[in-house]
Amino acid sequence: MNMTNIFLVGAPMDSGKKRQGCRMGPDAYRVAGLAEALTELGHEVHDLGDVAPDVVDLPEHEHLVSLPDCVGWTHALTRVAQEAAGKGMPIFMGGDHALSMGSVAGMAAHAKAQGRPLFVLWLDAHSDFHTPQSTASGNLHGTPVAYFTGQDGFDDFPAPSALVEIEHVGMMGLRSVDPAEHAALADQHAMLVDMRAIDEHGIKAPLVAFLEKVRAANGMLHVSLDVDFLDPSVAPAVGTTVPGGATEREGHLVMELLCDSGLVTSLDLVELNPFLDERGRTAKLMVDLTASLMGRRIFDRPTRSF
Ligand code: 6HN
Ligand code: MN
Ligand code: MN
Ligand code: MN
Repeated sequence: MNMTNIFLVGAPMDSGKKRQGCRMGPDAYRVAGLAEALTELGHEVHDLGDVAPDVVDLPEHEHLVSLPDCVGWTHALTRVAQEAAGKGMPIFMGGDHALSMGSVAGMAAHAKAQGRPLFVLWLDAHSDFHTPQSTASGNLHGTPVAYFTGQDGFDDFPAPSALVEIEHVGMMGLRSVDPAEHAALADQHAMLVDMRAIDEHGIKAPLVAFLEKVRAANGMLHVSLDVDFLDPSVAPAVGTTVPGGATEREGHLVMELLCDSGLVTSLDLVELNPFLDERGRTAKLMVDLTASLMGRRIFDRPTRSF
């Protein structure tokens, strides 16, 4: 693929849920060689270091976990995402999934300034479509898709200057959707690809259909990769494991097809909790998946010896 100017943004956000450890994610990606892997593929890589949350004047909430911190992170990451997108392709090294409130809001603002729509591919066991009112856990990492598509109830958060249309969201890998999310998604038109659909049709067909929509609309594409998209047997370093996830090869195939499409303009790597990892294997797999997205191949053309 062509050389890309990649900007690594460390987002050691650990405020989106009670269990701690995701703050170690950015350094785990550095130790696992993310920048080196991308450089080796011919890209120009700039590590912008770690972002810190803005300080906001807001009291703690009785139900929502670390609400002031989450709001502060959303302010900071929206700004940094928009800046980085103006220079090249941002890769957000999380951090938990609440960081996507900021990364996607910033990318949506950037896309709007380009006069292009932003599409979001959400690779996750979960739909993360709670609102601050519907979440039973109080963990705001379960809410980013509702936030950036403009659902009600995010009054304490910055109002995004551009929203993502729900029709421009594709979710793949779903296998843990709470009743309130299920109800809220029922009358919306996101592309919902659960694990059964992947079992029945393979992972390529729904992805290609989504990418055709992005291309037809001249869209920009943000990919949000939650570690728990993958099966816990290959990616144990996450607090919200759900059995029955994507295999290692399904993960790579998604990334290889995304690379071939040439449509991806930004990426989140989220929910890695290095405290739960086994000798760095999950961090290493996330680096390898990112390398597949950015052009690493087993052979540089499809093999046809069958
Ligand atoms: N994630 N639906 C559950 C909750 O607590 O709201 C789990 C959320 C998981 C969040 O995937 O980033
Ligand atoms: Mn998630
Ligand atoms: Mn998840
Ligand atoms: Mn929930």
